[in-house]
Amino acid sequence: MAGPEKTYYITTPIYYVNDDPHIGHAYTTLACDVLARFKRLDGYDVKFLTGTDEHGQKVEKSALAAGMEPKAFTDKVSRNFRDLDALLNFSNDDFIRTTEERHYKAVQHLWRRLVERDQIYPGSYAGWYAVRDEAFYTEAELTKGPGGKNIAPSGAEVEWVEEPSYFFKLSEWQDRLLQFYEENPGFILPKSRRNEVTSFVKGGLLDLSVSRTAFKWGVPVPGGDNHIIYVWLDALTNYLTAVGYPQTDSGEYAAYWPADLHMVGKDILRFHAVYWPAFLMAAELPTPKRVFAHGWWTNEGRKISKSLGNVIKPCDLVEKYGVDQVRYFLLREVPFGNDGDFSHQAMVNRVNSELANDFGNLAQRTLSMIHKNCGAAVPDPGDLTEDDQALLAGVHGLLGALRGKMEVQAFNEALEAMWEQIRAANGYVDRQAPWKLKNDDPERMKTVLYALAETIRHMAILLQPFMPDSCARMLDQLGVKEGNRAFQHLGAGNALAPGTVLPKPEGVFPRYVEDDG
Ligand code: ME8
Repeated sequence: MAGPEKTYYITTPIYYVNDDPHIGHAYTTLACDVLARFKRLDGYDVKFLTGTDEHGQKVEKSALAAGMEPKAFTDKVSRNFRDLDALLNFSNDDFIRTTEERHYKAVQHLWRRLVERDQIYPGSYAGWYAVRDEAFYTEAELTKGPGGKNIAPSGAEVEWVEEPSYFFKLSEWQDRLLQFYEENPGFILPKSRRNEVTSFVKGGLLDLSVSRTAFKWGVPVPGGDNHIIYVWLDALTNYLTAVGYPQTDSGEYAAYWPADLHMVGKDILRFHAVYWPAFLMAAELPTPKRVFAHGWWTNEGRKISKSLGNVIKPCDLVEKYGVDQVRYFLLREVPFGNDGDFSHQAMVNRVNSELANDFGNLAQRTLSMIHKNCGAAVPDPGDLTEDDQALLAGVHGLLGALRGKMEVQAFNEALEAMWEQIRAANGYVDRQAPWKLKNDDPERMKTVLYALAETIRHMAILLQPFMPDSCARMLDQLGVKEGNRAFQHLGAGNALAPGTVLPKPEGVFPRYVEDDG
């Protein structure tokens, strides 16, 4: 039987295991999780990939510092990233580690393919290298830091490296890349980042050193001579490994490649938007459809760093505010693509005013009135007034608007569009005052409560990608069966059935109360 036609393949960066996961890693994976969930609910066959980048000098150094063998060290830290997925309710379909057998096979195959196409040649490298970024820099890119140290644009210290190395003929791909960006204006988002990449490429591309000999922790270059493959060529290939490459004629590669979206932070855009498509073009493999480079989080206005001691641990946030509250905040607070600042006050404001007051109260008021005044069952509506119809028309039109926003990763705009409807529903409650209708016109009260319950059903279905647990609880309280929660069940055709008995309502979005103890 043929599978669903619409597929969606989305990836996070694979994270270095030199450090424990923090809010930045959680952010990128969260954005992917929300898109993956959205697409699944919208009928797509989704593959959502995340994982860990375990080779290279940086990881080797961290292992050494921890007094461990690299493999034992990476086993340990990689587990922390898996735990992060569970903590934040991420729905990834796969978790790749670059130390896996399947990955070695893929990377070495891609290497051979590049050699066969005359894209790799031996030479020797003499130049600057930043271990922190695992990246090479030209003299012109460097500035002087404290103590006369040479500093890369990322702020990382560089060191002088001289060693035998294989090179990839990146310089040959400059024109093809520029043409590719021109023909695919949606390849790099946001737009401002596209300009940045284009001017970098226009500035001229040098051939890229793609093997190292100074240390051993990596995938060996096929054919030996003690080289290991450059960690970025190794790491980027994970996106192919996970869909079964080198097998290309069937299976997951055939279904999912090229990837629909590589989500990355702005720090690693160059690797994804320049080197990666060049490697793929050179290997005659299709290029991904989009790279989205999001912005950077700071903490109460300051750069997040271990040395400043202000690392925000996802587990602390979840414990304090709740998992869905954290998920909501991170994507609501900042236009996706811009830098963002985390502050306790901003978090509390969002949780209390938007989740507890706007949405939580709407649901709680409606469901409590139904429970008390309609025999705890979905009421039977009478004829709809213009006001009722306007409310329902608003929510019926939402999916179309949301699809457009999610297609360009505008999460905050998607949430804003939903909150407009929630606020409209709260305005409707105030106007209709169902608590007064209870005595004056009980039939009209039922119609109003029905229109509100239908509105909440729509909102809870549409908000599932952002806040899966809370929305599931809300849908339970509305008596919506699990099989009826996909986007195809929105709309009047699947409206709540009058007479359905509902459980006793319970608040889903508590207010955050400062603990002064
Ligand atoms: O670069 N704000 O891994 P990495 C927002 N292994 N996002 C942040 C962040 C912050 N303060 N800090 C980190 C690597 N991130 C390579 C990737 S992919 C083939 C190889 C997120 O562990 C953001 O997504 O340094 C950034 O791009 C990524 O973590 C870097 O993770």
